[in-house]
Amino acid sequence: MASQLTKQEALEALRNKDYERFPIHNPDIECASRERIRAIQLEKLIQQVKWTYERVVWYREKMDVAGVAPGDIRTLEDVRKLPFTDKGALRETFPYGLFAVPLDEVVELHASSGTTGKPIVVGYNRSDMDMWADCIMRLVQMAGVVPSDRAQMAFGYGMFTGGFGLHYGLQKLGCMMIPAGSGNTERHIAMIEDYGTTVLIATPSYALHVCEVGEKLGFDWEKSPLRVGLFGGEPCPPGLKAEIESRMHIICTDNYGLTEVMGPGVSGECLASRDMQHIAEDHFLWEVVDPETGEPVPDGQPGELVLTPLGKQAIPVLRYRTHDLTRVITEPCECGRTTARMQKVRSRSDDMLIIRGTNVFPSQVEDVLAGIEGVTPHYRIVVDNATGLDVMTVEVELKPEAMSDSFAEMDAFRRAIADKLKGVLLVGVQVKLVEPGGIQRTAGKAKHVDDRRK
Ligand code: DLL
Repeated sequence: MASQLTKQEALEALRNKDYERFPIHNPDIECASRERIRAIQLEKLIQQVKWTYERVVWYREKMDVAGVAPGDIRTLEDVRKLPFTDKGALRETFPYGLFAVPLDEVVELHASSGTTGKPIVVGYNRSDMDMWADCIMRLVQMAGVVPSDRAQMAFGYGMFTGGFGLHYGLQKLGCMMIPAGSGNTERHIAMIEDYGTTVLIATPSYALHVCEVGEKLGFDWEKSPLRVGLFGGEPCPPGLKAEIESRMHIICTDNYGLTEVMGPGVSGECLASRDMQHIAEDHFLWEVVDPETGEPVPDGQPGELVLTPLGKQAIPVLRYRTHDLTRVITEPCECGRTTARMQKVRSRSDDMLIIRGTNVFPSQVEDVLAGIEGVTPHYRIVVDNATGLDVMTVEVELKPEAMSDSFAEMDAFRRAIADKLKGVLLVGVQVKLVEPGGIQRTAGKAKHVDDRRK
């Protein structure tokens, strides 16, 4: 039985690709035929559109203007007849304008702050909370989490969906929840030791920080009970995950979601396809569109993910433009699941920087830095145009072993990094070397870009 797997056995099973030792939460759905999944989606989509149209004035007006009625939705492709929803819709209707149930029925509120204006507020009724927990139970089991695990939360327990969302699902599975919350890294490490924590839930950048602080304190990660890292909330480049896995001797998976459609739980990484995440397709209808035109891209091609939650009652958004760039494939996975898989999100259509006319994605910088010995995954991009010309500076944090007393050596290293970046970004950038620990760590999502031009 999987629940009896020790840390060593679980790592061994993973090395041997012995995925059967890790149970699938809901095989009836997660391993269903594509036809069955599509049939479930269609039935739920028809209901969802009707539910939304009848209960939310904002949607009724938008659909009337677009000339589409609930009865026009007869196939999954008909979803394209519906207008898109974006963040603006949730801001415009703040706080309760998109709610489809009486507020008395709402049992929880969450919000995402965003950079400008009012927050985005979302609500859940009891049925939504059950759906949410179901999604979380699936994704944590994709990482090999079992009811006997002890799960320590390093996400914040505030309006952010990450903390409570994962908490409820893990607890429903039967795990012992250790609600440590965000911050206080040394306390986290002490709690892992004292309480025998086996699962850590964190952003990947914070997990790396926990790892580093533990190493500094002389904590032996290999001997620690910790077995699984559940990451999410921000992009997790493959190099970063591999580094954490080897330094902390744990298995890590990366989970995706967003406040507007629910929070964490939209998709989760399984142990077999480590670069992709299975979408909870009976709960979310996905589309991938060209971010410029909004038109569907050919199957399997990259574009912007658009999501329609199916069966979500309190806030039933239709065709939400996530701005997250990915591609989706529907081939069955080695883990036994048949649900579609999305490539892990590395960038968003709105995080592209234009530097002197050249498009630059932070993920490109990440990839270059990941290929350079002696630098940590912590970095920062600062963009300025004080002189009228865009200047992009990449602050690169060095590992202790890359530090040298020789100015010439350090300067040569700096120039070599700048050359590598220029080769990929096709625009010249400044590089500033930062001493180990010099890039600020955060307990939440890492902020990699400081664009001072705005
Ligand atoms: O970050 C929900 C979440 C919490 C997911 C914890 C997983 C774990 P928001 O704060 O609304 O919600 O931010 C959503 O964060 O559109 C993506 O751009 C990004 N994002 C979230 N998870 C991932 C991930 C939560 N695993 C926005 N990989 C999304 C890449 C992610 N980007």
